[in-house]
Amino acid sequence: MATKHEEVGLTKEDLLNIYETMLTARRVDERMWLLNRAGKIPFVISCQGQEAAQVGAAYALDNTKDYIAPYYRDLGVVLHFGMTPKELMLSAFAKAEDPNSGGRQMPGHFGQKKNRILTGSSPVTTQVPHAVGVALAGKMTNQDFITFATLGEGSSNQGDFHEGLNFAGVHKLPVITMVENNKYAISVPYDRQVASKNVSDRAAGYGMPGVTIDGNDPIEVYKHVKEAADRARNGEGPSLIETVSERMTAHSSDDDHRQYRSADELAAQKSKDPILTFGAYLKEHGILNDELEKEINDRIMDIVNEATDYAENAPYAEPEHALKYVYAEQGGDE
Ligand SMILES: Cc1ncc(C[n+]2csc(CCOP(=O)(O)OP(=O)(O)O)c2C)c(N)n1
Ligand SMILES: [Mg+2]
Repeated sequence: MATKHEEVGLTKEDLLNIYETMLTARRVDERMWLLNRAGKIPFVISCQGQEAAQVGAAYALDNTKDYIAPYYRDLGVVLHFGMTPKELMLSAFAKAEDPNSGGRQMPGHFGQKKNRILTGSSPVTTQVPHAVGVALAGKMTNQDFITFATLGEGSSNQGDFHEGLNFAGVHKLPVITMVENNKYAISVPYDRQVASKNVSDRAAGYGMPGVTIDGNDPIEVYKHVKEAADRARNGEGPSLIETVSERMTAHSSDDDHRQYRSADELAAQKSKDPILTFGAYLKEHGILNDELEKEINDRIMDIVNEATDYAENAPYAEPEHALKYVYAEQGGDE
């Protein structure tokens, strides 16, 4: 009998690539918390608990031509699209070489032209109409790409979500919107945010398919995003995908979730940690063993250490650069 990953066309090599990107996201994120608590970086907003959804989805896209409009937790998505741990650390330290904004924006505001990562704004969900607009541009100019936007479930109550999905549905645009439902919007639990059972129920109102899936399983997420991507590439229009997973940290480094989540709830979610459950799946199928796990982890830790040292020692932007990219430069080349 075919295994789950074979059924969706993923090889052992694919699974190890997915695992390595998930683990890289986790290790970068953990390092950022240490740096924050040591007073070295001002702010962290975490991917922890959502790596399977992020990397499973990104792996189903074409990272050589598709456009992505990620949200602040998407370390796993941007890593698969080519942003490096060093670049993520440069952003965390707000250094001049930060590719996202040269240290101007907070971490998590991803944007990198060469990897087709659309720059993000602080108001949540603005990325949805941006991704829809880029999909429209691609369709009008007959270009061969699709777009992918992510957001949190709380953010699906923002007007931009509804306007973006409605427009995408009406014009049958090649865009996938993925809601990473982690059951909280800061301190507000799901049942105080959304009246319908699932966020994906909203897809029907915009004339597109909607599914709610297990966000702790990267193979399941890959399968659904791949199907949505195939439909989008075939001119069959947009899709809404809701992944359900856990937020394994506080909302951000400025929050303490013990104020609004019980100790039991926090302890219970540990068993759903996708790094552990996917690692166990790989071991069960003879794809990973303790030795290889250590080798991958050691390799990642070397990269994280090097990225940290590089970013910590990198220069800040010159004060004069504050207005760069705000006004056109004289004889401007931008
Ligand atoms: C328009 C807008 N309103 C409020 C905020 C403040 N804010 C930032 S993140 C956040 C919670 C979003 O929750 P959710 O969409 O579930 O994403 P999560 O952080 O849980 O991944 C809020 C209210 C904002 N950035 N933009
Ligand atoms: Mg949320």
